[in-house]
Amino acid sequence: RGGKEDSRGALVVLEGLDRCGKTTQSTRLVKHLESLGYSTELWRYPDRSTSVGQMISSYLSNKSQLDDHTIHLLFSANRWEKRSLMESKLKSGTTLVVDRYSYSGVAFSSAKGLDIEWCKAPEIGLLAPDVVVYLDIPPEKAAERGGYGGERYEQLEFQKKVGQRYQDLCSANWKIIDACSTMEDVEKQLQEIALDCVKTCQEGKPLSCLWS
Ligand code: 2DT
Repeated sequence: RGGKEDSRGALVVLEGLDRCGKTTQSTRLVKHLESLGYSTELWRYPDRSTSVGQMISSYLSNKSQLDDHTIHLLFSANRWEKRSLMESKLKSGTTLVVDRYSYSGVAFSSAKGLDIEWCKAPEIGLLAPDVVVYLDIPPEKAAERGGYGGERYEQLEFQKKVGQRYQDLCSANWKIIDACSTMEDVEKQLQEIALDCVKTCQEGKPLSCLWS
């Protein structure tokens, strides 16, 4: 079911606050799409495996301090360093399910007080997602789920601000799922959205770039 020789994969992005279930759901979605015969990979940002990613990881775990602008640009660089691979995977027909992307970059940095347009600027020219699925959870509910791992941004007051920024960013290609529904319910809705998107891309929807 790879589709026509020349059909491309879809760029499916999951966004949401910490503990909204993104990681669990993106893993399940990849398994589902693979079981239907679609070539699919799970990606996540930050990608901590690169040298830029290691600087980010060290910052997030409070092992290093960086100016807010500096860390913002590192997160962006971490996407740019994977951009050409992303494009070639998509063009060769592989669907990418991506756990966090530019919207995390803009939402988290602008929640610290950085100008939103400044935050978007380094993201211009990265590949635009075919769909953004926002797993919507009130920050208080997310905090109750426990297991905030103690990384830098995992604090209720800050997550509330991030939630507001996500709302400001929400646009036409976003689909919102109530992340307080059962895991199975979220999974089903996500499958439908993703499958629909994969088919649209197979049928020839062109790739585009941020911010469009
Ligand atoms: P995880 O816990 O999902 O690994 O996220 N973040 C993420 C940013 O501030 N900017 C970005 O561009 C990205 C991708 C969100 C680690 C934290 O990093 C934040 C949570």
